[in-house]
Amino acid sequence: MKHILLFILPILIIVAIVFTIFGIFQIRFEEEKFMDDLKRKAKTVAESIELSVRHTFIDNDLKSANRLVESFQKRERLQGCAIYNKDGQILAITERISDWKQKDKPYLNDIFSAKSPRGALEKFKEYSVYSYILPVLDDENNILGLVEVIYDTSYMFTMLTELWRRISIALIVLISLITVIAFLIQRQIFILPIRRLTEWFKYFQKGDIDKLRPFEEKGELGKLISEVEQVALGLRVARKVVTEEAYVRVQKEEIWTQAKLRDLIHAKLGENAFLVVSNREPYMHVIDEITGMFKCIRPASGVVTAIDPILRVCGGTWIAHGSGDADKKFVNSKNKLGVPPEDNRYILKRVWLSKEEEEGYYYGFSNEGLWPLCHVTHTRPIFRETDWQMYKKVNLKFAESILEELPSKNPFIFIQDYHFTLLSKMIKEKRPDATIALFWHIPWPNPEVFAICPYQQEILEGMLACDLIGFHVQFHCNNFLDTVNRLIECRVDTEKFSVIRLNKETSVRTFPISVNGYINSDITNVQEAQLDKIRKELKLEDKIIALGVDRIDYTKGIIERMLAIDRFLEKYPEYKNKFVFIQLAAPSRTHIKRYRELMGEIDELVENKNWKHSEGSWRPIIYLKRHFSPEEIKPYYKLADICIVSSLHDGMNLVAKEYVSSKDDLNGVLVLSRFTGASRELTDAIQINPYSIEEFADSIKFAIEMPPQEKRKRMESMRRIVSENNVYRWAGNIITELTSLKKN
Ligand code: ADQ
Repeated sequence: MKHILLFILPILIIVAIVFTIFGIFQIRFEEEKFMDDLKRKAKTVAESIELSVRHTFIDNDLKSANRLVESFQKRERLQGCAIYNKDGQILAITERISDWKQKDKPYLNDIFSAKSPRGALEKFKEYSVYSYILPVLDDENNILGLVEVIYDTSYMFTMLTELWRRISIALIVLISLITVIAFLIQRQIFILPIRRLTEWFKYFQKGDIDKLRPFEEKGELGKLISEVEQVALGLRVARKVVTEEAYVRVQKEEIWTQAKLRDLIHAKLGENAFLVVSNREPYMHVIDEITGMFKCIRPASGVVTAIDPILRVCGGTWIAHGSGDADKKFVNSKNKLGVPPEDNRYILKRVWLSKEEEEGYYYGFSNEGLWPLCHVTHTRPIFRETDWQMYKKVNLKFAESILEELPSKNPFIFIQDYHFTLLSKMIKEKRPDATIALFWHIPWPNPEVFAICPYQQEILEGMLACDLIGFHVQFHCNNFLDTVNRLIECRVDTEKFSVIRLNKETSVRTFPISVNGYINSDITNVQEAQLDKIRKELKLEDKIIALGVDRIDYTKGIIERMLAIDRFLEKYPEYKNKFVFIQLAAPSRTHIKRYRELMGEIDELVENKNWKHSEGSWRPIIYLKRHFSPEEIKPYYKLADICIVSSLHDGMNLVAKEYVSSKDDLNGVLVLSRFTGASRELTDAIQINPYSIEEFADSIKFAIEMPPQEKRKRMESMRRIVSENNVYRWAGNIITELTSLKKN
């Protein structure tokens, strides 16, 4: 509309100016014509009575003068007539304009001296008149008196006003016509073709290009459309070729690589878009607290670590909460941007949440309710009705945002985690043709534990709208099947590992998540200079280095780790001054009281234990509490002789796998909690019960003293597992499973 106005407005202004000028000239012309006419008439009347008046003066006959002026009584527009003597006094005047006598008439002297007639517009009281005064002369050319003829001019103004009115109406009609015609022309020439082109693009985006016929358009727009068609055709052909080639390659390759996953996705999904949904976004724009500049960070999140490499390989769209304080500055009009920012590989669509929504849905229901419920680490889950309502509202908000992105047929949606248990049902209500998988990144508890959730029914029903639900380990799958079996009406098929509810079947499978494996990873690519710098800064020369890398979360067993180190140094004091434990800790969910308390507890513990064991400048614990980029973490993995993962309960734990991936020199030992999903695969790690501080402390000693040969053997075996069961295999297996479930 704004553009149409911009186009029409100058035309309208020109038309209005031209019309106004024309109107002014027309009025002037009419006015002059009218005045001429009036003058002529007045002159004729005055001259017609001049002779009679002359006799009146000569005979001094006042009566006939009065008769004469009254004879004008009935004449239309002619108001009347006045006869003046040679002193300028009125001798007789038409009754109806008798007031005229009172008017001051300075111009009479000029007429007497010039002896020539005068016609002019005059105003007096309510009168607006034309007065024509004719001097009456005798034979010797002496003035006998004057005759004045007075015409009413008010009707002239009425007539001119009427003329203005008509001109204005004509102008309005003209402007309206021009606007409508310009709008119709605009619409026909520009808007409709562009709208059709946009529609066509949308269909093309959604993969439905074959349905629509290209449309005929000539001129410049036609050329543009033709170019777009060529690009579309090229892309369509390229996609088909890629899909077919991909089929062939997928069959040949054994090890899962980026290329194999890309081929699989092309082969299985073809032209269908791949949509990933998670709460945490993979790239977050924030304002640097120190420099005040914008920067883009990759959040400390296992989900991000796992999914980002997959989308980098296969493209697609990732929909997530835009939680960075500068996020809004970096999106386009549809809240999207290409990521990674320096090398756009896929689209990130940010969904905005209000403070109340974030508080209720994320901090409240998801992280004070479901997170402790599923982790069973003795932190009591809190379920508030208000949080639940916000959780539902935000799930709906995400569902709407996803629905906007869905292609017209066969969409594949991959939902991440416990934040979106209701999403699948909401999407399926609008798009039953969508194939949806949900991956549950955290543990699933047993039915007794899950049964304390007041909203269990809705959550389970929401989840069972998915076609596929994935867990890291079989134990969590079993727990889930037990839970649905006990808590809602459904049938569990233990042969097929699926749940049937209201004729809808949901497959439940194990997909152990992983990292991108050292074959494709640049995790081993660390400069020696970087290592030296850290060694110097933290005084690590000649020290045995143990490492912990975590989000600060009570499930990660950071407290237990500190206690175990304390016990280790108590029990084996010969390691004082020789051993250093570095903890990289990213503050997380700090808005929640329990997390703030935990940060305080860790700070205090580090302080106490360092004070207790310190000798000279040596401190056993180096606590680096901040967010690190993946590039910053890499050298620490390289430096670490031991990596300690002591989660009290963890779906998988990717830190363990990242450490193994980075140890290409095979010189490292992993101490791993047996309550992590990773412990099922990484059986060559030193497995610990983090609650047993004594055993934990001994395990640290065991790790330090492990013979090099043994270390190499164990690390080699774990690296083979991580390399084979990498994140591309994880994604490949899920996509293969998902596409095999697709009904149409
Ligand atoms: P998380 O609980 O986030 O993930 P995890 O698997 O350990 O846990 O992944 C953490 C990621 O954050 C790792 O990639 C790590 O490098 C990174 N990270 C840790 N500390 C950091 C720091 N100080 N700065 C920056 N980055 C840091 C959830 C589940 C896990 C599951 C994953 C994936 O809780 O059990 O393994 O999802 O499914």
